Amino acid sequence: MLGVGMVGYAFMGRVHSHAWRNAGAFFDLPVRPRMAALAGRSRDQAEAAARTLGWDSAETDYKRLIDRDDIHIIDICTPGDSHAEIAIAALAAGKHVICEKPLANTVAEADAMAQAARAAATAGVRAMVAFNYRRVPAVALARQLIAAGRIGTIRHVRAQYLQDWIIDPDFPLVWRLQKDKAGSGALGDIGAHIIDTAQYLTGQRLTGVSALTHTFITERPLPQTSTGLTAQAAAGEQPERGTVTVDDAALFFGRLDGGALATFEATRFATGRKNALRIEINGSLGSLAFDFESMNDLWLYETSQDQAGFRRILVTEGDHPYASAWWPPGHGLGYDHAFVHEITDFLTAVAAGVDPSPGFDDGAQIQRVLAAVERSAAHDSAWTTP
Ligand code: SOE
Repeated sequence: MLGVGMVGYAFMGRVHSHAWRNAGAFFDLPVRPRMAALAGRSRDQAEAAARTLGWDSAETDYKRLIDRDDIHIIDICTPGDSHAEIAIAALAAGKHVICEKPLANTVAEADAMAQAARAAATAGVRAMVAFNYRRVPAVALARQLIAAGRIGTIRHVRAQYLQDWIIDPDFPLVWRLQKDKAGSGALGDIGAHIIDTAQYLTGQRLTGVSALTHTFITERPLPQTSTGLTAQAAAGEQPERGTVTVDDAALFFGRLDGGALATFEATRFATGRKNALRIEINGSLGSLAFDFESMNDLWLYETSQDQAGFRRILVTEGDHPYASAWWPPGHGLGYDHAFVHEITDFLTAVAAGVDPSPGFDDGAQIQRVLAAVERSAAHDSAWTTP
């Protein structure tokens, strides 16, 4: 039994709690987690969240989680500005760490975390970044098909992550819109996911990028309450407003080290698109396409079968990744399932004494890509007027 201490209990904390609770009910885990304690700043709120989400106790300081002998794993579900401090302290104390993405707010922090993880690994302590979309069965199946050579040599990656939860100019200035808390905007929050997905699927890494970012709404009312992707502004006709300090949208393209060209679009202004993580990969022998809004489907085109066009694979068969643990074929999965898979894979690696994937080095590499996107956008480096 490994005791888990989770820091934060909002959107990510809720979905991680669900995963800690359910992983052992559906997967044959080599070691069982115990949901020992959750930490949050307000005692009342942390205790209420612990009760609701199924944790045995609550603490008001993450350091208390690290000090406790019955806690062996620290799960970091806080905004990016506290990831480095918590992860480095936890690893130094010999606790395994799973940390939400992006790994940090800056490359310096991410490098320090990766360095701490390497040092801890020599003592058998493990660290993982929570890029959950890798664990969607259709994405994992796409990875298997590409690795088996089914679509041949990869030429193009076309990745988008489209949301619209802040199109209303009066949507409040939540932490995800503040650089000091979140590091960046759509870029780090959802762009990081498509960078990871593109690199994971192709097995190739970005060697350089050229980018354009934009903030459409530069001032917003201050929030009175907020959690996850919802918020209420302070009451009154003219609530106080503050400055948005992150990008609303980030577009970039780059080269992958295996020779593929890749384009990326991360935006919270794609009106009507709620959580459309889409990726299409074109190879010499075929293509694969995925859209999270239909997350149980994977679309495959093979030149050898060209009369058939793109073929829909309903990724719910027993021999598809993760699927046999769940429901009969056709009884699809949802957003939360990928987190159950993530916790299962993390615990499996910890029990086997191997580094989970993606590790902090992978997270730091993605942080470098995010920083390169920001540098390129700041200098309009590829901008040429007609
Ligand atoms: C967490 O993985 C996350 O990136 C959130 O931070 C986003 O806001 C969400 O929409 C997708 O998932």
